[in-house]
Amino acid sequence: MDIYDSRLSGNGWKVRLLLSQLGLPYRRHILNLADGDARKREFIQLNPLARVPVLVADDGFVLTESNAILLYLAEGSRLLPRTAPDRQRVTEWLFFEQFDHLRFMARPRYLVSIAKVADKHREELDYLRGFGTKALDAMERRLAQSKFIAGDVYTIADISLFPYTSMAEMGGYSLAAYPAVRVWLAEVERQHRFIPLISQ
Ligand SMILES: N[C@@H](CCC(=O)N[C@@H](CS)C(=O)NCC(=O)O)C(=O)O
Repeated sequence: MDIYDSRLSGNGWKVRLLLSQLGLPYRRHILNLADGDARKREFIQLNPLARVPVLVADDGFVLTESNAILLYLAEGSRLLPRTAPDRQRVTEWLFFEQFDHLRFMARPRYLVSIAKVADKHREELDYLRGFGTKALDAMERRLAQSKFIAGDVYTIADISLFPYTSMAEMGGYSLAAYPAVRVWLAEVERQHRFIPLISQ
């Protein structure tokens, strides 16, 4: 299969982390988002929203949205429970990641540490961090009760939430007040075939 992502994409990292842990081979295509690669016509045909990651399966099936890709790839594996209520608990946190977490972690990281334009975006950063702090609070409460985000076993919900939580401090968050989140981050890094963001 083919995976389109960018060098620093946390969303792409989710997909590559899962592929590594499932031991599945793939071809990686690294887009340079700053150069506008995602807006080129060939790529827009794969994803009209001009965003990575995109998966193209061997039979030509195209899938966008990191969590949809995680669900597709993990089907039938130990990383996605087959039955209720465990499966629903995983999907609950995947939706949380998209609505309550991703943007509030990813955008501050971009503004502060990648584009380095924090000074010009003070108001936006305050706004984003208000929501991001609520997301971290919710994760802390959950992880104080269970080893992994969806329960006692490691699943794609952990893979989905790991990248941008682990990079939260790049966006100006402090994880000092989140001990259970820090223990969980270390636990995810100990999982078999874990890969860092930049792994090749
Ligand atoms: N909801 C999408 C978000 C994907 C997304 O925001 N991707 C970013 C990179 S992490 C992107 O491609 N941005 C396009 C750009 O910056 O031009 C997902 O989970 O896959």
